[in-house]
Amino acid sequence: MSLSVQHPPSLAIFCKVVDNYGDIGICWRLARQLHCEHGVAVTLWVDDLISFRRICPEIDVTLESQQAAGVIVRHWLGQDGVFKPEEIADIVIEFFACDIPPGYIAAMAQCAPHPVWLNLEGLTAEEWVEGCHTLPSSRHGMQKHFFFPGFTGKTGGLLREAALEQRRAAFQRDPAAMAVFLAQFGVMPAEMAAIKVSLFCYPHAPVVQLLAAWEQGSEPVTCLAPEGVAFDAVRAFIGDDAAAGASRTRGNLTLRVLPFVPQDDYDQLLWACDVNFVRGEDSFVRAQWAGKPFIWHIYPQDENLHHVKLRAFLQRYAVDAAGAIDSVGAASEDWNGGISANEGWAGLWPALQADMARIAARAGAWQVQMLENGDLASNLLAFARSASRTE
Ligand code: TRH
Repeated sequence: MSLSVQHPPSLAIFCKVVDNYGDIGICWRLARQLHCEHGVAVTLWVDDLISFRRICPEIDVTLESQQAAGVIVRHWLGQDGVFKPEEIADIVIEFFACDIPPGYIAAMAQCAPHPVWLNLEGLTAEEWVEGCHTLPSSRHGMQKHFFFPGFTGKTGGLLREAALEQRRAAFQRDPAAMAVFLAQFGVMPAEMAAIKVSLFCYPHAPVVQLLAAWEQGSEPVTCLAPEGVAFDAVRAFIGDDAAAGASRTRGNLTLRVLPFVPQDDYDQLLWACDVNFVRGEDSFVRAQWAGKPFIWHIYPQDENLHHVKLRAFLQRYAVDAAGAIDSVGAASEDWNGGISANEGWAGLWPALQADMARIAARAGAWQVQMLENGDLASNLLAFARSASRTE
C-alpha cells in the first residue's frame, strides 16, 4: 500500500527548540503550508510553547493540545508515553535529528505499512548535500530518509508558500500600504525616503560599528530593530529605554525599536525595507524571497564551521555575470567575524551602497533561480509518496 495522491495523508512533525526561534519558525511554516495548501492532517509536536508564542501570538502556552491554523499543536513534554499504531501518522518528520519518543517509534514499527520517516536537516549551500539528500538508513527495522533543504534542484529546495510571490509583489507595488505598515512602528512619512533597513542578528555582530557608519554616512538611514535584537548596541545608541517604541535620531541615523512581530508581519517588514540584515535559517530564506539586498548573520558553530557554510553560500549567491560581488563578500565576512582586510563598516557600508543596484539585480535573479527548484513542502510530499511505494 502507498500514500495516494487523492487522499491527503496525516503527518507528524517533532520539533525540539534548541534555541531562539528558527527551529519552531521552520516547523510552524512547514506545518501550516502542508495543511493549508496540501490538505495534510498535520500534528506539530513542540517542546517549547513560549518560543512558539513569540512568533505566533495565538498559541496558548498552558494547553497540552490545541489547534492553530488548522494544525494540531501538541506540547511535547518528554520522551515517555505509549502510543497505539492507529495514533501514528503516515509521514513522520523529525526536525534536525531530534530524538522522537521511543514509544512513538515502537508504535511506528508496528504499523503496516511503516510510516515514511524523514529526518529534515538544516540548510546549507555546501555541495555534499546533493549526495546525501533522500539517502536512507535502517532504524528499528524501518527506513529513515534524510531530507535536505537547499539551493539546487538536487535538494529539497526552500520553504515557500504558493501565494508568497503574489503577496509580496502586491505589497511592494503599493507604497501607501508600505507606509501604513511602517507607520505602526513610528516610521514618519519623511523617513520613507531614507534607506530603510531591518536588523536581525546575533549579539556578537559588530552592530556598534554599523550604527556608527550609518550615523556618519552620506544618506539618511532608518534602522528597524525588533526588541531584544543587538540589545547592548541598540541600548547604547538609544539610551537606557530601548523597549519597543523607543527611537533616537543622531546624525544620519534614526534607530527604531519594534515589537517582535508575528511571523507573517515579519515578511512585510522585509518587503518594506531596502536592505535586510537576517540570521539563522528561516529569516535568511525569507530575505531571499523578499528579493531585496541582504546580509546574513549565520548561526555560529564550533571550529568556525559556519564560515565554510557562509562561503559556500556566497559562492553561489554573491556573484553575477561580471564576477564576484566583492562588497557583499567583504561585508558578510566582517559581519560574521571572518577574515576581512577592510577599513571596517565606515568603508563596508559605502561600498555596499555604491553597489546597491547591482546587488538588487542579483537578488532578483537569485529569486528566479530558486523558484526553479520548487518548494520544500511540495518536494517533501512528493518524495514521501514515492518512498511509500518502495517501502
Ligand atoms: O532565531 P534564529 O536564530 O533561529 C535559529 C535557531 O537558533 C536554531 O537553533 C538554529 O538551528 C537556526 O537558527 C539556524 O533565526 P531564524 O532561523 O531566522 O528564525 C527566526 C524566526 O523568527 C523566523 O521564523 C522569523 C521569526 N521572526 C518573527 O516572527 N518576528 C520577528 O520580529 C523576527 C525578528 C523574527
